[in-house]
Amino acid sequence: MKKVEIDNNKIIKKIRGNKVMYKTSNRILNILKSNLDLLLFFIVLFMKVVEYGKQISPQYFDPEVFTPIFASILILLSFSVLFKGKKRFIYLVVIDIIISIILVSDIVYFRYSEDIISMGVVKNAKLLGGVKDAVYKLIKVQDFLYFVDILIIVPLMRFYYEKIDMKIQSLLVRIIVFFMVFMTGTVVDARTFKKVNVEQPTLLTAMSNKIYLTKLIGNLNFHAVDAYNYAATKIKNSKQLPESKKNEIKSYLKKNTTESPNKFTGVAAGKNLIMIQVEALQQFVINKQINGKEITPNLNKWLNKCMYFDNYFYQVAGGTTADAEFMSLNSFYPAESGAAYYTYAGDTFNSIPKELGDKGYYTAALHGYTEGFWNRNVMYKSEKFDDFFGKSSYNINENVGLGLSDKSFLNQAFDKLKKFKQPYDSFLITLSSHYPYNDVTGYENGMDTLDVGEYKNTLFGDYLEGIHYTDKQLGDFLDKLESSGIADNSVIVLYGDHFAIPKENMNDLYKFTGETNNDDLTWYKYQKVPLMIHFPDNANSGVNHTYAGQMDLYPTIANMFNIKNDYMFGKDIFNNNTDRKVTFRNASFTDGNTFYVSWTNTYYDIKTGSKIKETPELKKKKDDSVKELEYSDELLNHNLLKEWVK
Ligand code: GP9
Ligand code: MN
Repeated sequence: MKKVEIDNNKIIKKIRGNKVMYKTSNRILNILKSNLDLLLFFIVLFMKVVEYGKQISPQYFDPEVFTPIFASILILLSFSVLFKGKKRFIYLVVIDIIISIILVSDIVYFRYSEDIISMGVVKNAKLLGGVKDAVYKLIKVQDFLYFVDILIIVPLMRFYYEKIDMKIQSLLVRIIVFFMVFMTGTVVDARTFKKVNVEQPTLLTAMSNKIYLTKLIGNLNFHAVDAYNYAATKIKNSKQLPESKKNEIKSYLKKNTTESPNKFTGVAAGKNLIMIQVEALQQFVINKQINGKEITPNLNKWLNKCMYFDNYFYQVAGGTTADAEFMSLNSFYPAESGAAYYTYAGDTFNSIPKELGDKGYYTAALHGYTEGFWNRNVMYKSEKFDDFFGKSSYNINENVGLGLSDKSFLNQAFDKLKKFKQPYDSFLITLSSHYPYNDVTGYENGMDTLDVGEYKNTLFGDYLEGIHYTDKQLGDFLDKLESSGIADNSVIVLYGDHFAIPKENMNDLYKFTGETNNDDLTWYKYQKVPLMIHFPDNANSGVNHTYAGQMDLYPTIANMFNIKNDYMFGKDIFNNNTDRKVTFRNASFTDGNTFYVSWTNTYYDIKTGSKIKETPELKKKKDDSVKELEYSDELLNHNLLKEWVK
């Protein structure tokens, strides 16, 4: 019989190995046993937050969001290990209840506004009168399922704490464990935020699309970011502004808004105001053709009945469309970072609807997209619109681009407009011609197409087709205002909100226009949007070459409607004062003769296109631009109108 060599060492090793295995698995088992409560709460909370995500975007729910949800719950639960026994349980139950309340509140608010509750909404809750009444009708029985787990977990946990002898770790161990769990969650979360910040730089600060952001980072992370933004703004604003500074700003504005009357002073008093902000209407398409066909034939026709401003610049920053609204309605600069419509929604404003409302006007904002986008539902209250007809006010019978088609929106808006109590101030924002402009559904409904030739299926070509569609809808709308007689008793103001062609598609734009230069001055020349003002009987029609920007619209309207507002940074376009200039958020500016590009600290002579040296006059204009931006930021950060406006 073959002698079996017994290798004692091997056996000892094996036993030792098993012992270690046994010890380790025993230790893991003990850790699990004494942290079963954590595990249970983690699973329950994870399921709740995922369920919330599924409810707000059933068709767009992306499992990628599991990671940030996992991380956010890990961070929250990491604090529980600092507590012992009963205190830990109380912490876990309280967290569970708070999160459930937040989730149910967000679900109910989402049913009302297709948005998520932010600090701005909470802060302005008093403004959102309608929400309170709607809330009760919007709560559903299944919402209470978010709390059912508490009723099961509490008795279960009592039994657990009685039966399991929790190994109470020393404070040091608990602190180390807390730190490890907290850091794990933080690192994982930070990676998600970094990815979002790279893909959509302003989303975390401008909070333009809060629901979309929530889909990316999860509900708990959204509220953490929102709370951080809110606190950062509060801290920045907490330092009292010295009275001397306040008076400096006030007297600057007083001087800036003291303008002598002109031919247009009071010409529109008592008339309706119809402001139309057109999504991504960039000036280069006006009066242009492609393959023998006009891109915007309707606007080109209407230009001849309007005063058309062909040197009118958009001045938006991180808030894009919302910035265009903010400047046009308030003549304050956009926020230094993020979006004024989010950061300053709780401020006091002396906006156009507020001033016309004080004159007895009925004021309404109309837009076919979700009410909460760009925080409009909150901000329009602060701007004192009587009503905001958002997405829920329309029959969503046709979508082109982001949502309700311009055709359907403008038809339904017209039906509302003609019933408004006169005089009224109406503010319409279109939607279909929105980046990336590639939805040509509108053309399937029998609209004449545009042959964009070599640009077909490029962003540039899609834009031409998209704006061609919107031009048709605007033309029909303006024609109806005319044929119905509304135009006889109204001033119609139409302008683009911001650029359409981003810098990365500059080559197609320059190829189309035959542009040979490509310096900063040339690029800036294309950053214009059309501004058209239609007066009754087509009065004052013609082209106005004054260099102006969106900051100047309110002062221009104020002069025409006899609005006395001492707090505007822009200037009436009809007031041909010499010290007019267009200042951009990055402190670049133009005075119509010179263009200053801040990021290269370069001055250009607009006529010759050549770079020029800084003169004392130009240096003063540069310093004035920086000062104006600083004054606007201080006014908004410290909500100065709250003190100044009675
Ligand atoms: C959404 C629309 C688009 O309501 O105004 O805004 P934008 O993305 O252009 O800022
Ligand atoms: Mn826009």
